[in-house]
Amino acid sequence: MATVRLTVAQALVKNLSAQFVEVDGQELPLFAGVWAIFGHGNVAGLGEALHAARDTLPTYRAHNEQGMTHAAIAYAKAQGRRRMMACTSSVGPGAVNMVTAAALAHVNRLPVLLLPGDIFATRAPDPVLQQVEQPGDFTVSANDCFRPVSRFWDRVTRPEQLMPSLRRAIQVLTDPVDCGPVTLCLPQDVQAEAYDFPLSFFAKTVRRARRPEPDRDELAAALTALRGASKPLIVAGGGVHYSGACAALADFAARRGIPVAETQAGKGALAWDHPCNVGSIGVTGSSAANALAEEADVVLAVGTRLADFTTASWSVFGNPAGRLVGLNVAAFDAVKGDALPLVADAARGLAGLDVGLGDWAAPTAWRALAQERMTLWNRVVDAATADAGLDLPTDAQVLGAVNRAAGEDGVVVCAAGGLPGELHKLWRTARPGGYHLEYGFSCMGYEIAGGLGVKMACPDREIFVMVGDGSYMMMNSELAVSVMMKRKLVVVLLDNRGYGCINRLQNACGGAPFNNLLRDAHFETDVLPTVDFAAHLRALGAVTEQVTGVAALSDALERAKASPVTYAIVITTDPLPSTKEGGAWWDVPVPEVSTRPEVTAARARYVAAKARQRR
Ligand SMILES: Cc1ncc(C[n+]2csc(CCOP(=O)(O)OP(=O)(O)O)c2C)c(N)n1
Ligand SMILES: [Mg+2]
Repeated sequence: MATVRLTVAQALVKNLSAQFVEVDGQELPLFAGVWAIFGHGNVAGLGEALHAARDTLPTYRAHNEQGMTHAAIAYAKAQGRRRMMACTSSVGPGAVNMVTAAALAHVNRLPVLLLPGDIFATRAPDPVLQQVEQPGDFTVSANDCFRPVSRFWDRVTRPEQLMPSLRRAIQVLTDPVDCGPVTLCLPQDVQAEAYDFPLSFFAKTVRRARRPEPDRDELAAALTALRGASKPLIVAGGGVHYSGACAALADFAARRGIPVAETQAGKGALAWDHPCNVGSIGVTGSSAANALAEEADVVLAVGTRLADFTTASWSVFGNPAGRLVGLNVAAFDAVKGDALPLVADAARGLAGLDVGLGDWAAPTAWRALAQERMTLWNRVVDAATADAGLDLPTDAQVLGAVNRAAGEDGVVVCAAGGLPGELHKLWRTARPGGYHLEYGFSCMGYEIAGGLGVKMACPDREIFVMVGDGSYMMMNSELAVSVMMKRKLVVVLLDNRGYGCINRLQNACGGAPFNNLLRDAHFETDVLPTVDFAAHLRALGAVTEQVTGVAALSDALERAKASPVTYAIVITTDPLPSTKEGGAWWDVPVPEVSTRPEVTAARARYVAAKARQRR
């Protein structure tokens, strides 16, 4: 057997460099690069190997391990999970800084290869700097924190373990069902250890996405349900995008006359003005989609996790005789809500349904009702997003200006705060990929680092990162990387002086204004200090302006678009208003007893709403 003597780190890098994927008939490297922050746990081993391979597998330097992992995850999402990145950290703090991002990737079913350094396999110098010592179990290290947030986890304690471990890692990362974060922990001594690896371990491998066909009996049952429907509704989730099924779904819905509602991950599957698009569904949905979901007798859920924001905590599908059909590549998701499962790739499942449905189409009255409701909803969107000439505009008015500036090709990136709800309701997406919301984990601090990853995946599209002051404060450092790497972002920072959406939620639950807006938090200065966001953004390297009002914002956005480099606009907004129209209940338990009458009243509203929840 032909072998080559390499260190474990060198073999790992060589194997990653040999992985390719076929995307639209083109062979491309599966791994677009490696994000790295070095320390003693990875600089000598993996660092040396990455340096040698830097021409084929580029290494990028970041400022925060969580941030760089957000960028890697956003890259994979924007690539429709077909291409991805790896992230390496030192042992200890660098490693556990990636745990939150691993959870984010896990919830969103997005691939990322995490390569944290680990404590010595030999245990010779124990405890090494930053080692968490567990007196009762010497096999435990800080990296065990990754176990519950990884789809596959392993620790390579001997060189030959790398081979089966990496094979499984790549399989999980490229599997449509298992897809998610993979953690391979690399003890720092093992990284540097040499072994005679078989040459076959480094043979070029080209992967293609697996597309499972529907099962015959499941397809027959789903067809029976659909043919019997007089009020069908499709809910499109992220799986529609990952399966590359957006055009097929748009065509299927148009020919069958089925209204389509979109989840956060699914938004943009259909153009906003497609005749079947009835807007978003659920807690942050359009009045059109939610009213249709109330009446629908068959809901075909395609590629969705059916999270509580989609199902309005299982209160939105109101028809007692209604039936869910779950078209999903994962059986785990396909049966949620007691759905009739149709386990298949979204595109293949839709194709199967299309053939089986013959000339069946939804009754014209149902289609007409959907379009009527959507006409009304479009008026709501127009009104909410129009410039009202306020010095302290709403989030909706700001997003209207950004949406107009973004045009058909721009991509909006967001994750947490009040913006995701407003964007879900109001943003108009012209084509797939134009709406990038991380709303599985809704992780504050994803926005800027995520925007960087999206820009790396879509260099020809203008990226509009919309971020609240709270999210910005939590993590902003990768902005400097976007400047350094010339990956241009347009950042719109909405400063409403605090956690506006949680303040509104607190209020809705009867709570006193407390610890959310800065003015309601503990401070000991005579006057509440303000943060000079424009100065901060400028210090990180962005061209920056501060504007007042939406008209000035629109002008600034034109300058931002013309800029070749990262450009940030800060605008002060009103923390109190949000779009009242549309939306649905969200299950947030209110205290059963309280001395506050507002809480008692909110509790009564909660109990009444809870009674409508499906069990
Ligand atoms: C890491 C993290 N911590 C806490 C939360 C809970 N949370 C959701 S939104 C939010 C406030 C966000 O504030 P900001 O970015 O200013 O947006 P705003 O609510 O003002 O629109 C908080 C604390 C979260 N989603 N993520
Ligand atoms: Mg805020």
